[in-house]
Amino acid sequence: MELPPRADGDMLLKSGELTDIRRRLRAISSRHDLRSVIACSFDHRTRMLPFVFADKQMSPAGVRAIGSAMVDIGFDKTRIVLQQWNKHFRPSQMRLEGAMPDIFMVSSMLIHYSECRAMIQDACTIDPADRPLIIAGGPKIIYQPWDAFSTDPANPWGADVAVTGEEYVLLHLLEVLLSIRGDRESMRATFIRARDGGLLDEVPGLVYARGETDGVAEELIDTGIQRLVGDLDELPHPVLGYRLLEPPSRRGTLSSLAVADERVRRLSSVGSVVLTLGCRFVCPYCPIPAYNQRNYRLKSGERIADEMARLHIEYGIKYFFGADDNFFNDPQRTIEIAEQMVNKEVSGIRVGKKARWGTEATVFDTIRMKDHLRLMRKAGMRGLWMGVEDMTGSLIKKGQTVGKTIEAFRLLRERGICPMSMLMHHDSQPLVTFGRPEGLLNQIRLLRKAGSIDMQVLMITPATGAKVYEEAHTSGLAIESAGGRKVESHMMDGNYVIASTHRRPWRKQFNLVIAYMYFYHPLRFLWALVRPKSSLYLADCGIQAIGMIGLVKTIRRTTGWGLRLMFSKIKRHTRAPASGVPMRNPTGGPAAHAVPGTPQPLGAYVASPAEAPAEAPVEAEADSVHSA
Ligand code: B12
Ligand code: SF4
Repeated sequence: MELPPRADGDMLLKSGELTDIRRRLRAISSRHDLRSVIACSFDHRTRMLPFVFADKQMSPAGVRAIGSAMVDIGFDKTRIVLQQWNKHFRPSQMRLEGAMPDIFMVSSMLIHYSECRAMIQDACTIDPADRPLIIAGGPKIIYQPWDAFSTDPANPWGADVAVTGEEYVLLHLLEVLLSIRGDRESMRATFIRARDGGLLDEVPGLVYARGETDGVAEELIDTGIQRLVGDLDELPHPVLGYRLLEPPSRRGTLSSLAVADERVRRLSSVGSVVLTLGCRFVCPYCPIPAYNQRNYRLKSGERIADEMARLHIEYGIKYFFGADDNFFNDPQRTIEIAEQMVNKEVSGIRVGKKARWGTEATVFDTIRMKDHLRLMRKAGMRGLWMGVEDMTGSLIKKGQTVGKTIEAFRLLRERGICPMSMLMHHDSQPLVTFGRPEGLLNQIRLLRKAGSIDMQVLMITPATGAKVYEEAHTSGLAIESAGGRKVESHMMDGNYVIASTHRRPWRKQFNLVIAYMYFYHPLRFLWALVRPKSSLYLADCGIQAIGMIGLVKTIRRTTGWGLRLMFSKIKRHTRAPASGVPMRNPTGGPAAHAVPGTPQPLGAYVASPAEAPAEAPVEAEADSVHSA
């Protein structure tokens, strides 16, 4: 099920609302000496292709954005802990400036949820007198906030509140709490008073527990879908968040100091920055358009130039990745952004000359932008990851064909921008076809010949928040376990075949490995070195080397699953995951984030058929994805 939209005219915050709340909080923050820790959960079992470099060398933007917001409003006693660098971090052992933090926040993607849960559980072991306010957020929580709360009386734990939105929701929550906080009152005690007094119910984007039986919540209150910030220039500057990173270590505790500015670049050589958010396409397996409530949100080119320049000046970062869903979504706006980036000078730095960046876009939109790719290069663009999915369009049609894909790759190469491919393997795609381009290897060959330097091949997998998510579970497509091994959240990254009705699903699993072996291998590496096809040969060699390392990890991690699919009994889901605890909105109506199958509280309001949201028709066979 997609996230439902807010009413027309009420989806976006009013212009200036985020700027105002930041100013209001700054005015009161000096009265509260708050310490906070923001942990980014990371399951190390996900370390394999195609993200084996990016996952550690690009510190995630989400936790940095939350950290920047805290510093921006005056709470600079904040630390960001990346589990990718601090595998053994334990919230119960954290101390900041000698004291237990007032707030512990945890961010999670779906695939890192096991670690997120373990951290919340560990934080719940802290003595209640010292226990920080526990806030969960991030892409996992946005779609499945109920998973921040235990349903097992034998093992009760839970966040105090789940945030199903972005910076503004957190700031709104903090504003409510700080407005009633007593002298030296703990943030958790303030939270409980605010919650029980109904003060949180006017903050859209929260889910919190009410009532308790045997340590488990009786119901979850969902305050609704967040309002989104429309003008991304209103966001706090990302330069603030980089100052808060916990240095890598094997300890469970925190260091006395964050990573020094001059070390940031070595640890996080690629800086991810939000440029735009949203996409106008409606691929049924993708949650992105509904998350953005069909809005396309942008930063100005001037602001982007300022962010990149300041990140370069303060931390030496030179390479950036745009956290875009589809950067070429609106050609006119994209051109404006690029022109401003070319012209803007920040402290004597012209970003187009200094910064090197890449991002994601569709093949169709790349062709539409063909006359402006030179401008993109001038603005610093050096790589473009394209959601090719299946060149023949047999999985999804978003304007790509074999001819158009090859043309897009050629155009990019000619302009000095590395074309990168993102493919999706699916049940009806053979490994090889003769004389036709449908086969997976045929497409990889074509893309490589067209100059693709990087290659992602993921199996289509149900994505939470996508239109077809529920159907993928009720139709028997989604696998629950094979040979007794349950599909866990870390396996939902597209590297494992966990949704397939193919007669031999193990073939799909091994096809992924064969595809990578075909693309990343020593001969290609040597060939790229001795017979370079273009000036991009160094990037090509580097990516081949990383790819081969990643391939070894991929084989090691996924072969066992492939064998289970081959030899063991496969059990399938019959219903999609839902909350085990009843959910409702503050007035007793249906909860915005509840999915079909969620229990209703006793005496709950039931929508009449006329009020129930119309179910949109399902368009495609099923399932997952990244973006673009
Ligand atoms: C860049 C990107 C990547 C990069 C970089 C990741 C990194 N290390 O930075 C790469 C290419 C490596 C990548 C890989 C993958 N990605 Co990716 N990626 C993105 C993308 C396009 C941008 C992420 C980003 O930086 N966003 C900007 C930040 C600011 O937003 P944010 O992280 O959501 O954080 C905001 C809120 O969530 C919230 N928030 C976050 N944490 C917290 C915590 C608290 C306490 C609070 C209050 C709020 C809060 O506030 C933040 C500020 O607004 C997003 C889509 C998108 N536009 O967000 C997908 C996305 C994150 N990726 C996704 C997926 C599925 C993957 C992969 C599994 C690949 C795949 N199968 O598609 C892999 C996993 C890799 C791994 N091992 O972790 C999904 C996650 C879905 C989910 N429910 O978890 C997303 C959301 C795309 C989608 N389908 O909707 N990805
Ligand atoms: S998969 Fe890509 S093109 Fe399709 S809706 Fe999502 S972001 Fe847009």
